[in-house]
This record gives sequence, C-alpha cells and structure tokens, in this order.
Amino acid sequence: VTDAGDWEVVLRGNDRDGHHTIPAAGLYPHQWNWDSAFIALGWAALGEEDRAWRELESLLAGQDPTDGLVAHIAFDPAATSYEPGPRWWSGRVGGDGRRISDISQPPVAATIIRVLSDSGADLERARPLLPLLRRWLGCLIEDRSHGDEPVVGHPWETGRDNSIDWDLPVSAVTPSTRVPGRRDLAVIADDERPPDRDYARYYGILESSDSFRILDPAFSAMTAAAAADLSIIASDLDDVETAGWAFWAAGAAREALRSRAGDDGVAPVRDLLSGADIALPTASRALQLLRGDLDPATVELLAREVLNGALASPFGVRSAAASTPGFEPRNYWRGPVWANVTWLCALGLERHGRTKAAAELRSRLLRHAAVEGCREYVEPDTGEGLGAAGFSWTAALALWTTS
Ligand code: 9WN
Repeated sequence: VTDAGDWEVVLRGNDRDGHHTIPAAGLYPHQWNWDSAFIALGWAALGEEDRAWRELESLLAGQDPTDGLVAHIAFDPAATSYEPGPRWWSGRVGGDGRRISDISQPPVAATIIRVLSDSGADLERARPLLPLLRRWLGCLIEDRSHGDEPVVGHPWETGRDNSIDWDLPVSAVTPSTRVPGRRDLAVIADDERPPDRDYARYYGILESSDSFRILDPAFSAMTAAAAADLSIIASDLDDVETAGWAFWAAGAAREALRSRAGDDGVAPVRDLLSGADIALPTASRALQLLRGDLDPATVELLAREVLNGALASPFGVRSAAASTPGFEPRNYWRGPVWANVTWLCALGLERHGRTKAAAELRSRLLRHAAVEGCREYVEPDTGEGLGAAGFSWTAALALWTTS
C-alpha cells in the first residue's frame, strides 16, 4: 500500500530544483502543462504554498510571448531522453528562454488557482499571472477557435493521447516514416502504451499540421471552467477588465458546447475535417461535469454514469466504458482509470452541489493512489497498477484529497 509518506517521496523525488516537477522519472523528464497544475496542489497540501505557486509560475513563464500559447511541454535542455524532443517542433521559445512545443494542453491552471484560493492560499501571488492566463485562454478561445471552442490540433493536446475518441480522425492521418525509436517502451510494457501504428500518425501530424482538427468537448469544458475561474479570481483581485473578458469567454465556450449537445445535454467529439460527430461513452462525457451551465437532468445522468454506470470503477472514473468498441482495460487512455479525470469529475460534481457524490469519487481516487507504486493509471476492474511508477499527479491529488 502506498500512503502519504510515499506520495511525498514521489513529489520530492520528481522536483527539479524547486522550479518545476517532472511527471515521472525515466519517462517524462520535462515540465508538462496540466501535470504542473495538478502537482501544485500536492505542494500546497504539504504545507509548501510558496513551492505550489512556483510550480504555476514556472509553467506560465514558459508561455510564448508572441501568441500566448502555453505549450504542453517546456523542455529541460539537460534532458535528452524524451521523444519527440524540441527538434520536432517549429522552434518556439518560451518567455523564460526554454524551448517549447507548438501545442497546448487542457488549461486547468486557472481552475487550480481558484481551488487554492478557496482553501485559503494567498491570492495576491496570482496577480502577476492574470495577464498570462488571459492571453493563454484568449489564444485558445479567440485565436485558435471554431465557433468559440478551442480547435484541438493533436491528440497530445487533449492530454488523453490515444483515447478511442480519436480513432477515426487519427486513422485519416498519413503516417510518418521517420518515427524515432520508442524510448517509452524501454520503461513501460508495450501493451500499456499506444502501438507504433498510432505513433507513426502522431508524428505524421507534426509533419502535416492541419491533418488533425477536432473539437473535444472535454477540452472545451475545461477551458470554459478555466475562464469562469479566471473571472472569479480576477474579480477577487479587483482586475475588472480581466474579470469581464473571462466572464464573456466562459459564456461563449459554454454556449458553443450547449448549441451542439445531444438530447441528453452532452456534446460529442467533432472531427472538423470529416464533419463527423463521434459520441462514445468515454471520459469526454464525464469531464463535461465541469460545465457550470449543465441542466440538472444532465448532471444527474453524468453523476450516475461516473458513480455506478458505464464509466464507474472502484478506482475512479474510467477513460472509456467497457462497451466502447476498441476498449482495452490496460492500455493508456483506452480504458484505464486516471486520477486527474477522477479528481476533475469530483470537482465538477461538488460545484453542482453533489457533495456526497464528489466525496465518493475522492475515496475511489485514494484507492487508486494506494495501489503499490503510485501509478500513472490503473486497470479499471482489478486496480492493477499500470504505466509509470512514482507518478506525480497521482501523488499530488492524493495528498490534496487527504489534507
Ligand atoms: C505526451 C505527462 C503526460 C500527460 C498526458 C499523458 C502523457 C505524453 C506522452 O504524459 O502524454 O504529452 O509522452 O505520452 O497522456 O496526459 O500530461 O504526464
């Protein structure tokens, strides 16, 4: 069993000079975007509020000053073991001089700051971050958008890399013939990671950047929530201008989701290249619990799905229901349970007033985090630990949940 002492050891072991925390040693040696946001909660739970803010500050210091993008990876020049490394991207450099990728990740940082502030952290520390958050969300909701939802240009951008949701659009991509050796497979078993066939297409998108363009309702819901949370923290800091813009942005993204939702109130994935709507029982549904404007009937439906329906697991929320064609209970985002999805769904439920349901999901998250090795993801029925060991956000979210 893994407990608070081990979770703390994981975070301290993955700390890089008090600047940022890597997701997992051996597999992910750089700073990742949404990882750092979740990880900040772990530092705060350890009583290290200053370190929590530094995690968020270093994330935003890597922002591209030209267009506001906060990339999915800010590269550590000392780490060379990860592919695709900086040479695969266009040469972007963050404001702090680090090389960064050309794609983003779900912008949960603003939501994390609101959660920190709600639990008593000194919000004054967020003041210099407000313009950076505003530019990042502006880049997603205004500059890279389709009907007020962010256009997602790579499966890595969703954070749910090989989700079954993207099988159709990924299958239309021309595979690259220049895929470097799979370093991830030196550390993780093949059947827990995407196959070479998928990687050839992930690199294919890097070579032909408009070959994957989708709307991910989970990414959109997290963006809408981030904008709503930015509006609240900006207003708490008397930054009326930022608060006003963010309020508008949250409303626009929510309205866009609402306008293309099905009869059950839940929006599908849309492949913008083929025009197909893809409605599968995956985490793309569950994460829409973060939409503040859901009708009570939709909240009830999704609450049932994640607590005792198709997406429920004793260890949290499944990345895909067992009934999804292509479900693989041990493979990455094609079925296993991930702690960040469970935690975000709990937050959504709590914000809809479903306190008991949120508490139940959090107790399942702790069951995941107690699995030997503090693993990246777990098998949804057995709780078998999978992927990286010593995974930072699993540790951080467990520390936060028990603090
Ligand atoms: C690509 C770091 C990241 C997470 C993602 C997860 C995985 C990377 C990879 O690891 O993606 O970004 O190499 O597989 O899918 O959510 O942020 O933990």
